[in-house]
Amino acid sequence: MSSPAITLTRHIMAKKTTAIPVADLALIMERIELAGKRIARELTVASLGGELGYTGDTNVQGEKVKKLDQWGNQVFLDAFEHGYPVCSLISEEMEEPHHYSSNCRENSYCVLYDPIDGSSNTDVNGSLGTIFAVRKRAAKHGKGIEDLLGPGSQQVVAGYIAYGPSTQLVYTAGAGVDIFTLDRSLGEFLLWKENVKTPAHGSTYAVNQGNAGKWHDGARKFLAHITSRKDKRTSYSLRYCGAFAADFHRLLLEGGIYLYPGEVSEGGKSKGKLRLMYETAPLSMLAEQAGGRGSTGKGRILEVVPSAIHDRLPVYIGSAEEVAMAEEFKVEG
Ligand code: AFP
Repeated sequence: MSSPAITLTRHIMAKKTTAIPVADLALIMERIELAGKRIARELTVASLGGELGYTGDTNVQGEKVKKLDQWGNQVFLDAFEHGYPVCSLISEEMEEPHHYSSNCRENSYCVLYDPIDGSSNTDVNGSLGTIFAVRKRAAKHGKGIEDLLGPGSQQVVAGYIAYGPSTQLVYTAGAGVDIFTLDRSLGEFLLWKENVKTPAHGSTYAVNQGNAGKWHDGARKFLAHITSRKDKRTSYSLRYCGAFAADFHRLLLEGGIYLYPGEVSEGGKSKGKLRLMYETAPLSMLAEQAGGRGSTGKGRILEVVPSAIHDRLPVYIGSAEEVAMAEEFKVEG
């Protein structure tokens, strides 16, 4: 088996039109890459080192914290301690942003991340991911984070690492989507595919169907339609593994749709589960760069302005045709 042996850094350095200077991009991605390698290594032996199960704490989301969530968060904190030009971190696992004042310069950035996405899979050797995004900080930002509460269209980098039979890093810096596979013997992410395009439609859907009773009618009708088996376009197969990055990875490559509809409360208001700033906005940037779409069911996710760093919302993401079809069904009313 042969591989072109183009490392992530070398590939970045050859890029011509990125959303931030290539030198900044290379510095930031080198840190993310390091965090990904540490996590990938730990996941392979976590069961032997007593790293599975819960810490006993509850996070800001009200969810029980897994030991690997906490450890993965620390991996990012360590990676960016000497991570100029990144001066702030926002994580699913931290109530407040973390600042490195010594890294603050004229041009600095914030990395937003979910260190271990799909943590319900940790104890069963299931698929996991790390999701990340990068936003540019305002020139004269202070300790506050008001400058970061803009729509996802302000992201300059977005990506994820999928930990499966192999570890793959997928990212965009506004110039297409590239995928790298970790060669463990070399300790390097090597280019696998560049400028990946998602098919306009696919044949699978990903959803936690057990929640259907809590959805808006439109979401249930949409699902009934794509599984009604009248023809090829209504005969979708279900593929769901419970880790957003891993479920998205299939759609990015093969097309189809991932949906996590909102739960409708008594007042008729719909509340999503997935987080905007470090889950759905990053993957929506990737989807759009690959020719697909990310929607709340009513409109483009990348236009949603967060009110706080841990905001949640409904999500419909994947191939352009399926996402448009979901919107036509008025899945969120
Ligand atoms: P975390 O593991 O980071 O908390 O995220 C899990 C997640 O938000 C997303 O990865 C999954 O797609 C989704 O939750 C799975 O949720 P269900 O268990 O409700 O299907």
